[in-house]
Amino acid sequence: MTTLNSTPRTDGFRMPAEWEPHSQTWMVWPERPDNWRNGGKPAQAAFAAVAKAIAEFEPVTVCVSACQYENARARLDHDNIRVLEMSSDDAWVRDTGPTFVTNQHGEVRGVDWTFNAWGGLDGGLYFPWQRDDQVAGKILEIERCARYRTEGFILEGGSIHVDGEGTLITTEECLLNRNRNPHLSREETEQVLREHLAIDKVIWLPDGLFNDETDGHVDNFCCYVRPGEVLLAWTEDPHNPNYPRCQAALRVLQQARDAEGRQLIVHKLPIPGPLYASEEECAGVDLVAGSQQRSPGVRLAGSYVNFLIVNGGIIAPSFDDPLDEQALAILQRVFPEHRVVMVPGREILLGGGNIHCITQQQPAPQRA
Ligand code: KQY
Repeated sequence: MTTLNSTPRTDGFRMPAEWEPHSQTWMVWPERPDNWRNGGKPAQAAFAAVAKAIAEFEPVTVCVSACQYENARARLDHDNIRVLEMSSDDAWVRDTGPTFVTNQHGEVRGVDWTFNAWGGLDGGLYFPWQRDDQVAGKILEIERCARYRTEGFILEGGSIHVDGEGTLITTEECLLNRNRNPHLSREETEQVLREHLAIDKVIWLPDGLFNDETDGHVDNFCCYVRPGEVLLAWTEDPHNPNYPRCQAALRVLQQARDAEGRQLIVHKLPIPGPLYASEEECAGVDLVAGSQQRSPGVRLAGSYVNFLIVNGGIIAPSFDDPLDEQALAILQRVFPEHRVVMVPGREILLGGGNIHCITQQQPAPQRA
């Protein structure tokens, strides 16, 4: 594996927007029983449905442990899905996989951020996480992509969204959390992002969604749909704990100018629920010291914003909620050129995230 000492920006690479063409999408098979109920079986069915939905639009690679190889290979029965053996600690490739960067000469490289399971020993979700920290490097090696490693700089892919034209959106709750990079100031954090993603402007939302166990990843709350336009998870209900978060985010977005000097158009996407795990669902999760415990009293951070853009499609979660239909209609309106496909997202939500969190797009090589 080639690890470079330079940065993507100095080498002429940038992070493309998610709607730019992909060569494939990566996933990791879920199995750890202290995160996924009933030994991961319901989650495996949910991940297989997501993989098959994506595979209708572009190739998918699913990484799976040796123990689960045969089962995963059998359940991922689709011509467009490749299954590879790889060890990991869990199944959140948005956060453990590389952030791919491209240049104008058809080259694709990857940024391998340091991963600490969303907070390390200060609020992180499990220990150890060393195999997860190796996932990005392994994927880059499989793809023969050169690697930039940010040793000691913690970041998860779900904590950033870019417009591909120089602007990045994130949250203070996550990136400025003392359990990520407490040795860096906001400006120093921005500098690492500028160098590794070739962005020129960071828009800081104060918080992500209420009870998001990632410390407020932006990909569960707000995302770009095209340059100058964002989707924001939204509630009009002042009693919803997300109300002040949505209001604060809207204020920032309305006042922001992006790297091109544009004001943003903000589309609102309703928040489903309130959603809670049932007693039975929580009882199916193994109890392990140091891992995230599940309780029926805790409101789940369900969000329709947690979708993936693929070549010609949008793969979005549904929650068997009265708002599913409205969310589908909004997504189809803001993505008129894409076919919006909803896949049940509850099982993934029970594990702490959703479709965007369990996928990582690999951009197609680009030529000027
Ligand atoms: O949402 C994500 N990006 C990851 C969530 C991790 C949850 C682990 N229980």
